[in-house]
Parts: sequence; C-alpha cells; structure tokens
Amino acid sequence: MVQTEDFYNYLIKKDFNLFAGVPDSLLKNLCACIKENNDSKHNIITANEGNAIAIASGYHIASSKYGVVYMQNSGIGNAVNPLLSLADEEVYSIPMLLIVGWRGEPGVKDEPQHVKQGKVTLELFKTMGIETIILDEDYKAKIDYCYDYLRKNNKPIALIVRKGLFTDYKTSKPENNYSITREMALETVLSKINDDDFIVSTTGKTSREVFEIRERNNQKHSNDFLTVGSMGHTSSIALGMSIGSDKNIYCIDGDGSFIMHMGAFAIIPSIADKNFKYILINNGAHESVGGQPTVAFNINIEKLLLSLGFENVYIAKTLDEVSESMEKMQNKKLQALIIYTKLGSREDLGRPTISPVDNKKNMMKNFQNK
Ligand SMILES: Cc1ncc(C[n+]2csc(CCOP(=O)(O)OP(=O)(O)O)c2C)c(N)n1
Repeated sequence: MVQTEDFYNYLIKKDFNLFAGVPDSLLKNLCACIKENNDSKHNIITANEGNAIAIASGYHIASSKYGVVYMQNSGIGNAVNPLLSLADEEVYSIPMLLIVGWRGEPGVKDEPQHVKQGKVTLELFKTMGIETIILDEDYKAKIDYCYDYLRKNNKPIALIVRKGLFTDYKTSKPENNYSITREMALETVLSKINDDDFIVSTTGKTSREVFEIRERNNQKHSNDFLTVGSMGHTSSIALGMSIGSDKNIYCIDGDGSFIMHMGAFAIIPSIADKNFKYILINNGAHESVGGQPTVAFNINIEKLLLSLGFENVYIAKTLDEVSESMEKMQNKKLQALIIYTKLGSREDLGRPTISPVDNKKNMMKNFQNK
C-alpha cells in the first residue's frame, strides 16, 4: 500500500500544486487528502473530467507548471476530447499528470458497468498516445519518472491506481444541515409513483437504493431503469423515453450528475412533455464516492431550472414536503422537484442483483407492452 499523505506530500515537493478532477471511490483517500490540504482554487472539483483537462491546460499555459487531474476510468470518455484536441502533442502539446482510478481491472471483481471500461483502460490510453504507469509502493520513482517525462515530452502521462492502493486518510466525516436521508426520500418518492409510471435513476447509490426499496416492497424492477454507469446522462435517457409516449417518466438525479452534464437542461424544456418529471436529490456532494462536495449548495438550481423553461420547481426538505410536491407535479408540464437530503447511506446497502441487460430487457417489455 501507499501512504496517502506521503504520496501527496511528494507530489507537492515536486511542485505539482494544482489539482482538478471528479472524485472516484478508488481515489477516495487521495481526494480527501488533496481536499484537506488545498483551498477550492487549488483543488477544483470539476463538473466533468473534460473540464479538469482544460483547467490543467490553462494552468500550464499561464504558469508552465503541470496540473494534476484525478478521475475514475469511467471519466476517460469525458476527457477524450480535450486530451486529443487540446493537450495532444499534435495540437497544443500540453503536459499534465493524470491520476486514474482503475475500476474493473481484469481479474478484480467489480460491477458490470466497470468491467468493459476496466478491460480497455490501458488500451484507450495507448490508442491516445498517452503513456500509462501503474502506481505501486515505489511511488517516488514513479512520480520522478512522470515529472521528467512531462518536462521532456510536453504531453500528458497517466498514473493508474489499483483498488486498495492508498491507505485510509482520516478526515472529518462530510456533513450538511439536512435531516432526511436519500433512501427515506426515495422511499417516499416511490410510494407516490403509480404502477404504470417509470423511473430512470442516476449512477451510484441512488440506483442501488431504488433497487433495494423495490425488493423490500416486493415490487418488480421492470419499471426502473437503473443508470449504473454513464453518469450525468440520466435526464437525457428519461427525456428519450418520454418522447412519443404517454407514460410518466420520473428522472431521479443527483447533484453531481446534474452538474456533470448540466447542458442537457438547456435542451430538455423545448422537448419534454407532461410525462417527463425531474427529481433532483441534492445532498451537495458526490456522496456515493466519498462525499466530496459539489457546488450544488452554492448555486440556485431552482432559479436556473425556471430560467431554462421549467414551469414549477418544488423544494422539499421533509418527507411531508416530498409527498406534497409529488402530488403537485401530476398532470403538468415541466415540473421539477429538488429534495435536500443529508449525507450517508446504510453500511449494508447492496447492489442490483439483476444484470443491466436483463434490467433493460424487462423494462422494454414492460414499457412497450402497456
Ligand atoms: C463519468 C464518471 N465520472 C465519475 C464517476 C464516479 N462516480 C460514481 S457516482 C459519483 C457521484 C455522484 O454524485 P451525485 O450525482 O451527487 O449523487 P450522490 O452520490 O451524491 O447520491 C461519481 C463521481 C462515474 N461513475 N462516471
């Protein structure tokens, strides 16, 4: 294992002092250490991974220094465009250090959405002409190598991080001031949804909780599309389902996911009909991967959605308010509900036991037959 703090301190010693990225569960301890030791201008938790590549690029242009971009390998897709058309040596040739959590590493058991990504991670970087170094206990030599590489080659290099590499980094548990949990909110939302309504729920623990609530209630899963991967696209999947259908589609999103592809909300109001309902569970954090903060509590999402064309945006901080808002949303166009929840989830929270393909097949059958 690598002592998280020692690794971080060595990066600083080598003058890597601008961090940007989207948090990852494998990098949870490193992200916590970076957060603890930096203000929000030196540890920029970005909307998506592509933004982090661009920030590190701008930082290099301004300072000649090398930014550090952290991400889960799921985020490579978001990073490909600026890696290839901005930082690539055949374009602007901009060096930066990528630190990438390797979910789905071949031979290591992981969730279905990580398996393919894990298999192709090293190949993807190779195809992009980005050298990968698998990080291990000899981290000083690896960082030295990367530093020299960046200096000589003026292009990005990636440190790949295996599961369990970093030691625990003790930090205070992230908290906010809200009182209901995400799971309680979801339970109430689901209790207000009819048997012939459909759900598209977001990446991370939201979908896991939706699955478990259905199990507990002895309900079928064929009304729920659990967006286990493709973070940030839940609202667009729901929008796509709602087109030309009279079934109600409830999109249940998270604030990190909402922010990741917020641009989608510029389009949704011009397309969505009465059957598209948007529910945002706002806990101000990427709770599923360690509780790193998002900017969701610093921006006015209610005003934002209204300015984009939503007709009503309800706010709920209690379960009664969730129930009341769910009722008010019925039979009206462009309705959204923002539910404020506290951080945390059950220790024994399970994972969907149905494969994504079966989930999709069952749902398609159910959706198209009604
Ligand atoms: C493109 C991409 N980047 C990062 C991740 C890792 N990831 C999974 S869930 C999650 C946090 C989601 O935060 P939010 O939408 O606020 O929901 P919460 O976990 O707080 O319920 C992250 C960053 C991912 N799955 N995909």
